[in-house]
Amino acid sequence: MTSAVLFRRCLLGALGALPMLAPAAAPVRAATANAPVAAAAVAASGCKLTVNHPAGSRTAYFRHCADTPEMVRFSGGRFMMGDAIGNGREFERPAHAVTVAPFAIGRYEVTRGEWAACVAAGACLSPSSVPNGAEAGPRHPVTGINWNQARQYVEWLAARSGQPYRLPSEAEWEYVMRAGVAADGAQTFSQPSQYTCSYANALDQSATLRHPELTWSAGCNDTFPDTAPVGSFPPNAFGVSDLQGNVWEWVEDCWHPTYEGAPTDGRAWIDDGGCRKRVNRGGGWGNGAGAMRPSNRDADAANNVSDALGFRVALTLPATAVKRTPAPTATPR
Ligand SMILES: [Ca+2]
Repeated sequence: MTSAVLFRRCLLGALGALPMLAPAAAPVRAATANAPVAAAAVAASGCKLTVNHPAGSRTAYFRHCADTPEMVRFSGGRFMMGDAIGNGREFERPAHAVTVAPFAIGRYEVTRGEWAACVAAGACLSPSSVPNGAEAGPRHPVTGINWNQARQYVEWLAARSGQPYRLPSEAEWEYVMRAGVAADGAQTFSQPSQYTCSYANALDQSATLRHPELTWSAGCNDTFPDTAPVGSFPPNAFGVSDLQGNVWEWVEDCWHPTYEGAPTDGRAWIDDGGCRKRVNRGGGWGNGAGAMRPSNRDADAANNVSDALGFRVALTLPATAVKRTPAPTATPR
């Protein structure tokens, strides 16, 4: 375990004591069935666009190649980003309205199996840090990859598919995480402990048995002492899984200590001259429920690795290719 990993677990696990709110009304649906996304470009790469619409699901997923991540598309929308109710920390404020353009995001965190395809192609290196590697299989989220390596993966993905894959912006990530819910802690987690174990892979009782140095466990058992295979917990209202818990997720943005001056158009907030740190979001298997609030955020140097830090991919969609759907408008209360 690196000191950075221990710090991450300690710093963010302590957030579990933050006050939480009662669940709000169910968010509205924004994810829709797939539409053809530059199908000619996909065919030219040797891949084939496929759609997966699970029985009983309101969300359809698509992928461009057999070994690339499943995606969920969004028509874009306006929401309130950040801590609007005062239960977060200074760097989660001020809350501000953001309008995101059409985009797609990974249904799951990038898995070890998906990463292996990039390694086999010679475009990525093997992960350097894997929690309990004996248990980690191809459906577990990849960890032990730094921000620069995550960028290498999406660049390979773009070349392989012929599509504009990239990392999500922090605003896009939070838009999907909130799924139309304005208030922190209102989604289905950060509630009594058993609720946490039903909806996210957090630091639970099974984890503290394996990692007794981590003492901020939720008072329940989610049965996953380290990472869990992606999709082991219910998706959110947008059909996207594991945004809270399992692993922290790199996004494109530079770290900023507040949202003063943040973009309002959903793009990543990048500094001239480069970033000292890159943002990551969502909490991981070593954190309590409070770390998984939708507005919570953290950052690491771009060359840092952790066994609790991975990512998911995003895809730019042309506005003309997206069927407009009702988009949630989140407002602070
Ligand atoms: Ca767990």
